[in-house]
Amino acid sequence: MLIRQPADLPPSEITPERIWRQRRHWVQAVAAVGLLAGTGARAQNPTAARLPGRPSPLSTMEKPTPYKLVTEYVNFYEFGTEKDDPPRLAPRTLRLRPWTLVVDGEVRKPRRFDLEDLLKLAAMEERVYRLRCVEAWSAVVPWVGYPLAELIKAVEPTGNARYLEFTTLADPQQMPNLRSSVLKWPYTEGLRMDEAQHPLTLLTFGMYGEVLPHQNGAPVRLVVPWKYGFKSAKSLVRIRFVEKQPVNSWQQSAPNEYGFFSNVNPTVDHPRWSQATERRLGEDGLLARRRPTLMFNGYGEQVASLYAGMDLRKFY
Ligand SMILES: Nc1nc2c(c(=O)[nH]1)N[C@H]1C(S)=C(S)[C@@H](COP(=O)(O)O)O[C@H]1N2
Ligand SMILES: [Mo]
Repeated sequence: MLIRQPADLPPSEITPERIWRQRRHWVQAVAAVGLLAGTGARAQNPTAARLPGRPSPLSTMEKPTPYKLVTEYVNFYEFGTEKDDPPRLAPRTLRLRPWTLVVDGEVRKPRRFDLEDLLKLAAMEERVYRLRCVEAWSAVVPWVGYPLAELIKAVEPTGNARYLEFTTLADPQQMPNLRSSVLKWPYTEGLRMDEAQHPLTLLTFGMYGEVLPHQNGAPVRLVVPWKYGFKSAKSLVRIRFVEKQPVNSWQQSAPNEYGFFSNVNPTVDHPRWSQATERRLGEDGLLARRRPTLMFNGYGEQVASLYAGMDLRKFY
């Protein structure tokens, strides 16, 4: 049964039993993969379960954006199109247990994963990836997860698998904005196989040393840091391996504005705005300048070879 909580109930008022159960669940999973050693960061949200890990060498040295900004200025259209709709609404209605991620299509070992299976799938300890993310605004977020490549290996794609199609939860009982037609639901996204297998493409379960807040795509989402934010699909329920290039939700809603690749590219403008600069969350004071946006969001050294020979103005 879905227990609704009043809008203005502070986290400290949520029934201790519920917190206890939630925490126990995750701690068991986390302990099972040996991640509890070496924690140290202070809790951002006292009710959230810890999900620590060692830093990946792919992490940037840039200062993380304050937790509060990253969790309160959010896009998750299933809960509304205002930045503060998801943080207000998702924690009240989005149910995280039980959760199933179906992985199927062109694979030899299709599988239904529950969250604990997913957490245990990759044995690596380096799970913290401090990465830049960019949209019209930008942020630096210490994500907790592991490369999607680990899951891809586990299901053994066939020779016909050329793309992955990601589908996210669409349940009108949990997501108030599904009654609007701002996008076609469920929200879908796509990656080419080599993009999906890149070590910077993450299956993500947490941030700032804790499980993902509901509004940031709990319990499991993608992070693809060299692409615009919308490629990083939240609250994943299905990954299908396919032969043909999938059409994602944004392409479907505005084909002249959004392409398949959506690589961060300051030289290609969105038809309605320039993409040459970005505003870093937390730097919006009177004197703060917009930053120049970097090709591939600064990850060119790692990812540019994926697009060798492609005209990125045509394949935007
Ligand atoms: N399911 C789903 N995933 C989604 C979205 C969405 O509306 N629904 N919005 C996307 C967009 S437009 C952005 S910018 C990022 C924002 O993620 P963040 O707020 O956690 O940084 O999530 C992406 N993933
Ligand atoms: Mo976005």
